[in-house]
Amino acid sequence: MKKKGLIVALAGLMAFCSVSTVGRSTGVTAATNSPFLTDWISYNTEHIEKTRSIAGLTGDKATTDTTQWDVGGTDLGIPFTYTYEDAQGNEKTELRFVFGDTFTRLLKGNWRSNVMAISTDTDPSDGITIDSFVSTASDGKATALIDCIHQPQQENTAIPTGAVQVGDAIYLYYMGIRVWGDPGDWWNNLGGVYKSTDGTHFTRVESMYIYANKMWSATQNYPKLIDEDRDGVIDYYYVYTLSHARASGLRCMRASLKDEQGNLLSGKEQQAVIENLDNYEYFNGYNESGEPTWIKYNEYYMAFEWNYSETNEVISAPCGEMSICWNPYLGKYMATYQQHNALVMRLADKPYGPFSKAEIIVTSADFASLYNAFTTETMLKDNGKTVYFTMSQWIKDANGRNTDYLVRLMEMKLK
Ligand SMILES: [Ca+2]
Ligand SMILES: [Ca+2]
Repeated sequence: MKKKGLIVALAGLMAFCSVSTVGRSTGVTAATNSPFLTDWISYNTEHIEKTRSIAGLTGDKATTDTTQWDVGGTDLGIPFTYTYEDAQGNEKTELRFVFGDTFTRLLKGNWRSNVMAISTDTDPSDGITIDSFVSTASDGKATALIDCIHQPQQENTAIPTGAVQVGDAIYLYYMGIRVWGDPGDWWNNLGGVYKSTDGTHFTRVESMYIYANKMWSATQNYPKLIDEDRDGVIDYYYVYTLSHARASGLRCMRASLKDEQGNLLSGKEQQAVIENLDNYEYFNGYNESGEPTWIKYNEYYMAFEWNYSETNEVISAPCGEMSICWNPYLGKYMATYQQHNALVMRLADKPYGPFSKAEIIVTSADFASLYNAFTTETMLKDNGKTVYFTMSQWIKDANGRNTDYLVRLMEMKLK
């Protein structure tokens, strides 16, 4: 697998050289030759100047042809940064992408509920090259990180909802889907977490599981390390939660990663904190003085069963496949997600809000059957003025046949 990554890297380098040697004008890059490059799209909102698709991230026409790892049709592409020491003691940093239901081609062949790509490409402006996929197979083909029996009404699929590195471990969150409903709708059994300390093998963390219940099911969870007072040191581990497909509001809980003296815990101590749900507190709206209030996970969970309230939502429904990060250019937390037929951006001073009004990024009139706008701090360029994000499309023709199922790399310019 490592050899294959090297060959891809070399192929990428050679492609770059050949472009230079034929003397094409500057600005001709892989992205401008991509069949996925579109014109700029603008809704002229307060903070967004324009947005376009620049390249494919998955499939045979992507910046790197992912069919070599048996990743033809897939979706999502949730990015996170993974840093580790290699066998020689050198620090390595990768941008990894987690994908959802994955097939050989479109939605057929070798169904895996989740796979993970590895990239060392730090310049998204000409597309993102992929070095390899996480694999436990001898042929290096992408293998599932979390297995699934693929039985409707039992465990139909196990779709990733977020991933983060804490200490030396990757925590991979997923929703266990019991059965699919109408388009954009589904029912979950649980929100679960798998952990890896070698970047390849993932094992279940039972203490972090949240099971579905009648009123509210915190089963679509997205983790994020947050430096809440912006002093350069992480303060909290946030878990953002959606409860029902794309039709629910967003809530959040957090656990402090500091000791009583205000010092950041070690990686192992942080892992112990986040693996115990008793350490979390839920955002519970504002008090009469306008201060945020928080209540313990268990209290919130019980209270919620008897007294359903939308006042403690961070973003009101409908919120689909949310992504959040600090944008230094805006000086705000930037949430991007699907709202009805549009991908939107909302801003806030604090990670729990209150969030500004939604600004349209692109709509399904621009890209049919679009969903998700996932990004992370390392995909922001020009200090955050340029935002790269992943966007999925699952397109069917008039006869219900699948015609496209892929992830694009998008470029958004802020004002
Ligand atoms: Ca690149
Ligand atoms: Ca801090």
